[in-house]
Amino acid sequence: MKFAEIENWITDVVKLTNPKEVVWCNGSQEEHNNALAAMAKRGEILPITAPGYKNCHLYRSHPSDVARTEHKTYVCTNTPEAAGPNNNWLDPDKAHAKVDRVFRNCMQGRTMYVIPYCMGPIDSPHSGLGIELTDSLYVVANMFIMTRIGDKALEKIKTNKFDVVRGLHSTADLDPDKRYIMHFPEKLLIKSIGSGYGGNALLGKKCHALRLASWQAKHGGWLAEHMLIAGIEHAGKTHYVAAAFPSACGKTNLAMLIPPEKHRDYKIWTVGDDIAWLRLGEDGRMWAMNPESGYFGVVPGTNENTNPIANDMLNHDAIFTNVALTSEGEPWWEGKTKGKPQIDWRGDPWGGVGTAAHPNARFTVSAKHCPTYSPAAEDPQGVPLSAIIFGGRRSTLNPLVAEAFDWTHGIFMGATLASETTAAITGQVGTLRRDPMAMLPFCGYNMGDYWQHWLSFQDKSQNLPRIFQVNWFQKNAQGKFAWPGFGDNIRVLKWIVERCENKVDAQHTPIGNLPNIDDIDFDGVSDADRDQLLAVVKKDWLEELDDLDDHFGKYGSHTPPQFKVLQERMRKEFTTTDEQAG
Ligand code: OXD
Ligand code: MN
Repeated sequence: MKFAEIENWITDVVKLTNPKEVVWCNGSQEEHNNALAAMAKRGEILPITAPGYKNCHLYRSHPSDVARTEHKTYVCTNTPEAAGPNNNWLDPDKAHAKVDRVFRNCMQGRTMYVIPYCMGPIDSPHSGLGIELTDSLYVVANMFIMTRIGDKALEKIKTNKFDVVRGLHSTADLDPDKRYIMHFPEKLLIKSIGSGYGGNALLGKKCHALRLASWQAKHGGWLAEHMLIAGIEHAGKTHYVAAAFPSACGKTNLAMLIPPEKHRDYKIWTVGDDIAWLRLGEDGRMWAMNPESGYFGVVPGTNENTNPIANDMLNHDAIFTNVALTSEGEPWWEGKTKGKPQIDWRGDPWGGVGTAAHPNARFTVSAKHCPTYSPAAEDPQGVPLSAIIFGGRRSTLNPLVAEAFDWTHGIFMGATLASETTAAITGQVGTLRRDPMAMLPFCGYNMGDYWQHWLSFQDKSQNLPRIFQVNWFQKNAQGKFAWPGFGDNIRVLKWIVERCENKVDAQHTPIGNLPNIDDIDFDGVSDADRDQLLAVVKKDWLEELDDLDDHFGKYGSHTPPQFKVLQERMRKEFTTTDEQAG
């Protein structure tokens, strides 16, 4: 895109929104410090003054604006079919008219910041460029941490050689009824108004790096995925994996895993915790790049046991959103092992009802502060993947780990992913929803076409990563988690690596290859829990296969026919196995 077109767009936005001034962000540390200081002065952010914290701040968002608002998020493609049933669709002209009414004069008396940014290392040929216009300093401060903003990105944009995603954002008056998160993939344009919450407002993240990037990826032959990227080092060799889990299922914890004492011969390197852009390399391997430069992590539940790495990063240069405070002014959240809340996330005295921190409270910290941050994360080519992992939060059905028979079956596993919902989105918590590849809220086009796109890689390479499905969240008869999770997930990663190195066998079952009991360390897990973790319960799976008819049926002729073939094969195998057993 030509820079002149971007300048024209900015002029039009200024006419529409009427800010008192326009400020271009250069991306310097000084600018970031000034942004925080200006917000602190206006009372919009609270410096954490408790001993032991350096340059940390607390931001309280409006109580009605604490999560992504999927029902107000739209993909405005030229036809509804292109957006698919997985997206809310609006005709682009009607969408512009609707949202521009709210944008009119919304920045009166405010400053409009122009944030040029780069998703991915500046010198990577695979990075994505964008410009966000916003009236929120909180957005400026978070974008500084989460992406590479400022002069270097602008220089690249000014070469006129690259596509540029344009994003317009305003908090306006935070009215939930006038809140819209709109995407115009054909124009690489985002318009977001009425929310200051991360996923709705930091446009580089979900709106650009997933919804629009997935569209760009479909047309450019690559993939933009809701995945962490981690290196697993053992015996002098590092295998990289990319893993998709629905929001708030522990991607950040897994990306920063510290193995327990017994498994310290393994080390995890953090490449990314939320988004991965995947491309086939010339060697036929799939290479993964983290387009972000920071973490916008869910903070409740974080402590020295669940995620010691994140826990240690939270005492300097962190922005907290919607956490509680102790009487000493220390940030506090459910799951924190020290201190007691005195002020809740709204800023009111803590009354003991509900949670003191918001369940979707967040921390924003730079990736560079992460002690396990992999130097390879800055590699312009990304890292080569040995495995792709799909994981859902299911209290029953899915075994601890299963390996796909082949690429097509792996895509099927990803496409059937389901999870009990969490607090990262507005709506009911705890109901089961299908979340294919953990991309349901983030795929910027028809999910059926997206599956086809995934499948298309099969013909392009003989050297694709292996695919696995995991489930850390099975509950036993006592309602307790059957698997210890967190750092102990290394035991499963170890099996995955050993499979990639062809060091261990697996048992064939109708739903995938499962570990032999002796090949996974079940130390500390009861025999009953272990058996449950590796069980494939025929009755439950037959129900699941029926349920998948509805799920795949929603996407009509866009659903790859290969999925039906797999369903039938599994049904048949379950029946034959039974006959053999009988
Ligand atoms: C996130 C999310 O914020 O997935 O990463 O909701
Ligand atoms: Mn996410």
